[in-house]
Amino acid sequence: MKKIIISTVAFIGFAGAALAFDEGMDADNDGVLSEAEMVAAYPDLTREILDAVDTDNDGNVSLEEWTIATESGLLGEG
Ligand SMILES: [Ca+2]
Ligand SMILES: [Ca+2]
Repeated sequence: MKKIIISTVAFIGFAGAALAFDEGMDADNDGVLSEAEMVAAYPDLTREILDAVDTDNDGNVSLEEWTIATESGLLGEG
């Protein structure tokens, strides 16, 4: 029974995940969002939020980082 519950939660989590950035966000199409692309998409973005979103601190927001931030409410819907 416990295993079924875990699988269900995992499935819902996957189904709710965005599979791509919102259209136009990744302007140079390199697969990650640079700071400039993030600011263009989120004009109210602050340094604190950007740092929180960029969890590995490589200066770019990956699709995974963006998805987590969007789902956690850190970022709005654009
Ligand atoms: Ca980009
Ligand atoms: Ca990053």
